[in-house]
This record gives sequence, C-alpha cells and structure tokens, in this order.
Amino acid sequence: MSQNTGYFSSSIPLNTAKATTTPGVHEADVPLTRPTSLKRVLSGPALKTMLAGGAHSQPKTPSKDDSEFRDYSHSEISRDVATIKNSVVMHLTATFLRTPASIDSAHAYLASAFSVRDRLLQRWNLTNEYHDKIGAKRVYYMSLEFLIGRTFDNALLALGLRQEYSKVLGDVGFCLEDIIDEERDAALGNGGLGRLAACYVDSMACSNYPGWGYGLRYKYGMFQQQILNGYQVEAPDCWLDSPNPWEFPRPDVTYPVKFYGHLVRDPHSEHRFKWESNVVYDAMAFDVPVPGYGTTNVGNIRLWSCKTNTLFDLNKFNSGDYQGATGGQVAAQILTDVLYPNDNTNDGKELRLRQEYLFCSATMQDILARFRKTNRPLSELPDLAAIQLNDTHPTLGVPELMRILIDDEGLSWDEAWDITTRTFAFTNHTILPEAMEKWPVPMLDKILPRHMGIIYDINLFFLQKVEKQFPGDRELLNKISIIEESNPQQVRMAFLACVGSHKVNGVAAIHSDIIKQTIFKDFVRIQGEDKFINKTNGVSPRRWMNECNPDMSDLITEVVGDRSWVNDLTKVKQLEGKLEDVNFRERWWAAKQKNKERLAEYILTTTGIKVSAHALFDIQVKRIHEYKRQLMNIFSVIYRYHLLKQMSPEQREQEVPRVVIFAGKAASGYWVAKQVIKLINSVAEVVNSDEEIGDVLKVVFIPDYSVTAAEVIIPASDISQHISTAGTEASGTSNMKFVLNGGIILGTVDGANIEIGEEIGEEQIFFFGCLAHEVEDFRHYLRFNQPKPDSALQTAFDMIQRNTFGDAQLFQPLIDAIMRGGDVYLLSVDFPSYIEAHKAVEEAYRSHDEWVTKSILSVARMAKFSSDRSIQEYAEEVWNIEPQPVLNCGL
Ligand code: NBG
Repeated sequence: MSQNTGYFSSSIPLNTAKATTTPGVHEADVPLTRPTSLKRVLSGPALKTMLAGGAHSQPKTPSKDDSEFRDYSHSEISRDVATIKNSVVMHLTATFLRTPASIDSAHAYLASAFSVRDRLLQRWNLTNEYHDKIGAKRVYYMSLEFLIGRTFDNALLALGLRQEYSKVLGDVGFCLEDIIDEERDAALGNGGLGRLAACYVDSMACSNYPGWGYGLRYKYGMFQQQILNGYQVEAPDCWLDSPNPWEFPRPDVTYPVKFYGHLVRDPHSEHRFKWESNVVYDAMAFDVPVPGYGTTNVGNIRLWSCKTNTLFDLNKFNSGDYQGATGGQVAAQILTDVLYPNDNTNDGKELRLRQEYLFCSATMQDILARFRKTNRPLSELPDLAAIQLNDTHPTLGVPELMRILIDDEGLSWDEAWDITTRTFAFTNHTILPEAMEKWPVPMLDKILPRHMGIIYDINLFFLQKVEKQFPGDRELLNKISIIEESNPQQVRMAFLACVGSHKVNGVAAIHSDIIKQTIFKDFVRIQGEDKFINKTNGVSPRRWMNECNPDMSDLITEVVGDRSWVNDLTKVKQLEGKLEDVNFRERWWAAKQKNKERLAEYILTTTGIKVSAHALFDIQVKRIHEYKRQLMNIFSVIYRYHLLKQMSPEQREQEVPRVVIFAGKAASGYWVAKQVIKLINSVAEVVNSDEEIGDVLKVVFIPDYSVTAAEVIIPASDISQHISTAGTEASGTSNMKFVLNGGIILGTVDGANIEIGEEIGEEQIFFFGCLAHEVEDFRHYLRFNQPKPDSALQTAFDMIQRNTFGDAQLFQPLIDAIMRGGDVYLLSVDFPSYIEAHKAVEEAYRSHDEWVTKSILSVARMAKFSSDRSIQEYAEEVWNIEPQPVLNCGL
C-alpha cells in the first residue's frame, strides 16, 4: 500500500490549465469556454478554503429549459490537470474523509474514480435528456448477465483523460497502473453471454445509439475461484464491500413486484384479471454509466436490486420476535443476492425463476413509465421501444407486458399481442439440451398464476392458428407447443420467446443455420424464413485491443494516422500495407513479446510457476465444460510429455518450447468439469517439476479467470484453442479477441471460428476435426460401438492409469465417459487430427517470418468482428433505431 505525503501542499498555477485534443475525441468535445465557477483552480489558499467548507457553491437545480445548466453539462469535461487534481482532492477529503496522512492507493483509486464519474454523470444526463427531448426510439437490451469487468481505465480512455490522470496521480506519488489495479471487477456474468452484453452496451454508446441495458445488481458476482490441492474451491465475490464508484442508486426509481397470490376475474372482460397477493417486493434501480469512446454520448445499464426496508415488521420487532421481524427482508434480499454460476446449463431452481420475474417485471414497468411520459397511445410503444431478449432468461417479459397491457391498461388481447410481438426480439445463444430453459407448470402456476394463464392463452391462440395453417397435423402441434406434455408439464421458454418476438437470431452463421434446422425448424415453416436471421457476435475494440494491448494499439495508430480505428475497425485493413516493412514487423513482434513477458510475470505472481516468455504460448481460457473439450487438450499435453520423455536431451533441444496455459471456472455443481481442473493441475505438477523437461514444456492453470485476467492473458497468445465439438459452440467470442490481438487459432470448424477463417484466410488458422453435419452419425455409431482411441490417446489413458499424475481412480470417470459413455463430445474421433494440427502449428512457428505474417494479416482482416458492426446490424435490421449523437443536438 503506497502512502502519500505531499498531496495537500502541492500547488498548481492557474496558467497550466490548457485544453488539449486527444486522439479519438472530437474537437467539439474539448471545452473551449467554461463557466467561471468551474475555472477556479483550487490550489494553495483555494484548497484551504475548500477544506474549510467555504468554496463550494451549491449546484444549481436545473429546470427543464435551463440553458445555463445545459451549457454546464456540455462543457464540463475539462482536461486541465489542475482542475482534475482539485476534483480528486475534493473527493479524498469530502467523500472519503482522508487526511494527508491517510491516503492510500485504495482511496486514491476511489477518489480518482469518483472524479471521473462526475464527468460521466454530466454527459449521462445530457444524453438522456436529449434522447427524451427528440423522442428517440430506444433499444432495451435485457440480460440477466453483464460481465463488465473494470471501468476506471475504460472510462479514462473514453474521455481521453488517461495521461492527465496519470500526471495527477504521479504528482502525488502514485502510479496510475497500481491505482487501476485497485478496482474490483464487476463480474455479473458467467462467460461469453454476459461479456457480449457488456460489449454491446459499449458499442451502443460509442455508436451513439439510444440504448440501455437492463439487468440485476447481484450482491455477489461470479464466485472467486481458488485452487487448493489442485481442486477448485469457490469463495464468495463480495464485490460491493467497498464503495462502487460506477453506480448511481436511484431510490426514486422503485417498482413493486408481486409473487404468488390468486386471481379474480373481471366480470366485464374475458381476458382481464385482478391479481391479488400479499407478497410484494420492491425493485430499486442502480444506474451504471457506460462511457462512450470518442463521443459525448454515455450509455446506461440499469440494474435492479431487491429493496427490503418496507418489509421490516416493526410490530414483530416490538414484541421481541426479532427473527420474525426481519424474515420478510431476508426472503426478499436473497432474490438479488447471487448470480447463478451456470454457463450453458439450466438448473431449474425456484429462486432463479423469481429472480427472472423480478427483473422482467421491474424492467417492463420502467419502460412503460418512460413511454407514458410521451403521452402517446400504447399502440405506438413499438415505435419508441425495441426490447432484445439476451437468451431466454428474460422471456417472462413477454407475458408480463401482456399482463400490464390487458389487466392494467385495459387493452384487448389482440391489441396487446400486436404491441408485444412488435416490441420483442430474441437472441438464441445455445442449442445444448442441458441449457434449454424449461419451467415446470406447477411451479410457474404457484409463483406467477397470472402469467401461467397468459402463457396458456398465448399457446392456445398460437396452436389454433397453426391448426388452421396445417389442418390435422397433430404431431406438429405437439412438437411446437409452448407447453411440453411431460410429467409434470413444462413451459418451453425458447418457444415462448420465439412466438413472442418478431425476429429470432443466432450468434454466428453456422449456429443460426443450425437453429433453423433443429429447435426452430417447424417455426420456420409456420412463421416464415424472414423471421429467423443471423447476427454474428462481435467484441469491443476499445477494451479488447486499445485498452488491453497498448503497444500494438500504438502501432496500429501509427499506421492509420490516428486512433479513429478504435471506433471504425475497418481501418485496420491498412496494416496489410506494412507486411513487407521489416522494421514494422520487428516492432510488431516486440509488442507481442512484451505482452508475453507481462503474462509470464502474471503467471509467476498468481501461481508461482516460472515460464520462459520465449516459448510458444498455447492458451485455452474459457468456462470449463465438456463440450469445450479442455479434457482433449490436457490429453494431448500428456501425450506430448510422453513423447518428450522418449527423446534424448539433444532431440528435446530441437523441440519448440511450449507453455500450455489454462484458465476458467467450473460451475460449482459440475463434477466432471471440476475433475478436469484437478487433472490439469495434477499434470502440471508432474510436468513442471520434471527437470529433464525444463522449459520445453510447462503447464499452467491460472486461477480465478476474469475479464481483468483476460486482458493480460489474451494479448500474449501465440496460439489459442477453440476446440469445441463441431456444432456445439454457438459462436465463441474469445476466439475473436485472441485474433484481434495477433494470436493464431487452433480450432474446430465451429461457431465463429468459421467466419474468422473466411475473413482472415485459411492459411491464418489451424482447423481440424469432424464437421458439424458428421457429428450425429459419429454419435450414433458410438452409442452402439466402443470407441477406438488412436495410439496417442491410448498412451495418454495409459499414463493416467499408471498413476503418473496421482491416484488414477480420480480420473477414471473422465476416461470412462469416452470409453463407456458413448464419447458424446467425440474426443476419440477428433484426437488424431488434433495431434496433426498441433504438428502443423509447430512447423509454422519455427518459421518466424511466416508466423509474423500470419499475425499481422489476421489483425488486419478482423474488422467484421467488432461489436460495432453487430450492433449496427441489429439497429438496422431488428430494432429500427438511428444513431443520435448528443454533440449534434445543438443545445
Ligand atoms: C454462449 C455460447 C457462446 C457464445 C455466447 C455469446 C450461453 C447460453 N451461450 O458460444 O455458448 O459466444 O453465448 O453469444 O451462454
């Protein structure tokens, strides 16, 4: 913890205040004139006055047409170091009660972050005020997960204030990088789906689209993963223990959300009901600003937290029943306490259903409250609001909107249904059967009786329509019914989302095709091809290049001429012109090498393992899941170890040294995935301590994978592995991040790997394995026949079974899943071509020149995978919204 001494005595002369332009930030964004009160620089005597509480003029309460207020908002971003320093000092003293002797890096971070947030707040207000004023149509991106990671550095870069803050912190004895490290990740998501949501709100802000994310404010985010004796151990992630500068509590934005109870039919209407219940919780909003890079627009993620103070029972407390007094609070609070740690699995817990409903109900009420302010008829809701369902988790939004429109607003069923289906669109993110959300009818009926009724009606009217379209086809009706006729009956949420939406999309071309041929096959026939589209995922170049890979970013900036590529990734194409430039190539590689050294350092700190930064870095980081086949990777490592052990020292010298790096969390209840982690760590222990092997092979499992860890790991890859069984990984997004950072993919013909290959050229990617259309035949064969592992895979099995990596019994179930369990993920089928692909990688890596060419070409051709492109496609083809830059608002 660094201590500060000279902070309060420093004095900055007024004339240092100077506005400078920052690449990527528009001229007009830089304030030229500011109200006098803000020009005051609080140094020396002024600071003393401020500390005495005298220099603070009260903020003006704005009226709607207060143009002075708007000017103030618009010009607030000041770049002069003195002003920044004043605001940091102000927060240190006034917000955090620090004295010169008690400033540590944690508080230096908080004060700096709060001062950045003040700036964002001004822009946030202006953005929303402007979008309201012009009656802009907004998109609402509903997602149970937002894997945001850190915000401070991202905000500094977006506002173009990184150097200034570095200077301010440097002046008082802190290093910006250390201060950045004080921030805890907002880990409100499991993996790709949640990170995608974060990239999408970033792109909306940067591309000036009026749009908000909606989600839940979990008290405990994604658990912290510790590795003890090679096993994963979960610890709670208490990320809200210290103040969170990146949220604004909004006690005034609170909605009641009902559960349980009973229904009373409206005597005057067939479809209207009154829903009565005593179980009513309050959902309160917290707003998380999303900084826009190179624009004054600021996006927003509104997260709901279950508010509990109204549930405190004073009567019970007064009569001495303390537990009873707080019982209601405990029951409510738990709703937004934890994020379910399942990626691509649905465990059907009642609490999760209640979470989903709290989220959907509060969000629908909020969207309608905003809409009502426009005084336009409800039939025009789809002209002002587009709602995107990020997977099926927010699907209860459909019956909830129907309920409000019919029961509260008095609309007819047909009117309500028309509005609902024109408002919602749905993204499917998986076809794994275990991930398909289904809720037992009795559970839904008990918790949400009105919604169950509405779902029955939606289903009835849908089936009646289909019956007319395809008379007599009973089997078809059974197949497409929203209610599955199992015991008990289940509500198929994917079908409900599909029927309730005007567009359905998958997340990569192959995946969108697969859903049309499998789960939605009959829906395509009934509702028409046009409804089913593809929107290939993307990643934010702000975080996944500009922020995490500064050296390569500087090189790109040099080639492009400015930093505008950060908001227009098509410009990286210009890198191709540098392919023959020897000096450029060397600097490119130096940037990669520096990233590898940074990762080697990180590995040493987090695991104690020393790796050579000159080895080939071979990385697989993602959630641990059977379909992602980390097991196949570690089997190949075992085989490599075996080969190395057979060699003479001279032969080993000739090998390409390799560091195989794993990271990723397993869902706490996913036993197989946890055994895979144990196996990786057991292999690592043996290999890393084998002196004969030395640096030729190292195996590392980096604990507690997170967005922040990814920002260190991804830029350092030579090879990254994306090796899911063909047809199982809907898209993948880390594959995009790795290639964008100059790494090469070793992967299957699956998800977005395919489109990446198409864009960058097949010479730049190492494909292997069977194809998606072959998978069913192989699975069918293996259901009735024992797999025949090739000699390489058999060698890996044998080594495990000879207790080379500890007690073989621990790992036998992993082998059994292949040899006796039908090898569902086709490891035995793909292993030979996987080993061949590894050989090809090695050959290519030996030719350094060839490798550098691949690396530069790959980055140059990655424009398609910017999330800005994805968002633009959604905006134009699904949401029908336009960019609305606040800078052009003329205020
Ligand atoms: C995941 C897929 C990934 C995909 C992300 C984002 C779920 C349900 N699906 O392949 O497995 O990249 O979604 O679309 O988490």
